[in-house]
This record gives sequence, structure tokens and C-alpha cells, in this order.
Amino acid sequence: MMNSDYLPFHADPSRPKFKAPVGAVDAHCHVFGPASNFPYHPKRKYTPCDAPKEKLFALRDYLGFERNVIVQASCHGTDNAALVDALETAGELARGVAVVDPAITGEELKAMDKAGVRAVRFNFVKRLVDFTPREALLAIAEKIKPLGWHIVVYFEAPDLEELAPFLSELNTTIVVDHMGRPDVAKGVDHADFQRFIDLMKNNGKIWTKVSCPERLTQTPPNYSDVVPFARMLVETFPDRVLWGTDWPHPNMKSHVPDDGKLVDVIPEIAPTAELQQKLLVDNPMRLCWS
Ligand code: 0GY
Repeated sequence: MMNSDYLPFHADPSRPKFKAPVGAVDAHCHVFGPASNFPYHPKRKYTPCDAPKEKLFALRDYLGFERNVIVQASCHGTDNAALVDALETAGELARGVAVVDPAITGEELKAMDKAGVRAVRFNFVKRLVDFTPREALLAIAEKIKPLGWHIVVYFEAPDLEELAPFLSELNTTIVVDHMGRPDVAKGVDHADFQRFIDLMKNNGKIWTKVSCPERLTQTPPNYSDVVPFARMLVETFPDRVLWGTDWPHPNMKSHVPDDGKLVDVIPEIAPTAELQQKLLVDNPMRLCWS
């Protein structure tokens, strides 16, 4: 049963005014269940509303996008069956980010690679997952090396200082979810966000998703307070940024985001056609399809 305070995704999003370039990729979204086919993990921290692949692919078309990068979410734990099923349906139109156990075998990884998985996700957000020892994560990083996969990391801004040495130790391409979750009330000049900018300046292997204004804003559903953060990243690192809807927006408390309105934030954070092309097409294609 879905948690009683869980907000389901928007039933009727607006059609965006912004027209995405041909081949645009929604590089952060999820599939949940349906629980009848793909049960949620016994150790999950929340039970979402089912958000099956058919709904995701219909939204992709409705928003004017062509492809998805589907990210395994914590409610499915290390059981990637719903993700793999969605990837097999989508074929060339989707790639995946899995969550795996350190005991995973090379054969299992190869099968996921064949289905379209191109990364693993390390989640450090305490409300979502139990702590995983660093040695276990390093073991996973070693196992995926032969496949050329990258690593997606999810953490909150105050945790970056402690995590930074570990991220360099991984010595591979890393994608940081949701801009490292800055506290937007502090402004772009605050030491926490500047630490994140410095991290990207000093390590050319670190990318980020300029996603999730709906989680970061203090003024929902107006996302203008988040725009300066995303725009600074897009303009400073135009070749290492990705964008995603974060559909179906698990664990939202303040409001249910309108996905069309989220798409309409794109021209504010990437104001030129050239930046939009990199953010929505060239960067995700280079990372996940080449
Ligand atoms: C997101 C954000 C969240 C959830 C997860 O794995 C997850 O369950 O990532 C969140 O609650 O902030 O990217 O979907």
C-alpha cells in the first residue's frame, strides 16, 4: 500500500511552451512497479504510487522528448527487474542506472549492460537508504570497470565535504544528482555551493544533473529561486550537465509538480540553443549511448 502521505504524480500536466531539440533526453526519471508484477523491496523506506513504464513513455512523448535515462530508485532496492523490463521495452530509446549489491557477478552485470544499463547509483541520502560501507562501494566500482559504466551519486550539500575524497578515489566518470542538493536559501555564493563548483572545476570527470527545482525550491510551485544555481552550472560546465524531470517525483511533500512547467524552466537555465542542445542531446548521448 502506498504511504498515506505519499503524493502521486500529476495526473494532467500542462503541455510545455518550450520545444525541446530533436532527440532530447530526459536523463533522470524512474519506473515504480506496478507492484503486482514488480514488488517493492522489503527494506524500502517508502512505498510509492505505481508509476509503470507505459506512463513514463507516454509522458516522454507528451513533453516532446525522445529518450529516457531511467534510474533505479531506493524503493526497489537492488532488484532491478522493473528497470530492466522498461529498458527492454524501450530498446534504443532508453538507458538505465542500476543499484547493485557488491556480490553481483560479471554475468549479471553483462546481462544488464545488454539491456541498456550504463551506470550504477550510490545513494548517500540517509532518509532513503541504510549506510553501505565504502569498501562495498569500491568493490562495485571495480566490478563495473570492464563495462565502462559510470557512477551516479546522490547526496545532500552538507555531506559533500566528507564525501569528496571518496569521489576522487573512485577515479571514474561520476554524475551528481540534483546539483548536490544545495540549500537555495543560502545563495550561489555560499561556501557549500562553491565547494561543489570547485569540485567540478578540479575534477573533469564529475558531471551533474541540473534537475529537481521542485525539491530545492523554497517557493513552490515557482522555481525561480533555483534557476541561478542550475544556470551557473550549465554556463560553467556546458559539456558536463544533464537534465531530467525526476518523474514520478517520489517523496514530494510541498506540492505535486506539473511536468510541463518543469520543462519550461529549461530555457531559463540554458538560455541559448547551443546550451540546450548540449544539455538535452549531446551530453546524455555521449555519456549513455556511445
Ligand atoms: C529522486 C529523489 C528521491 C528518491 C530517490 O532512490 C530514491 O528513492 O532517489 C528523493 O526522495 O529525494 O531522485 O528520485
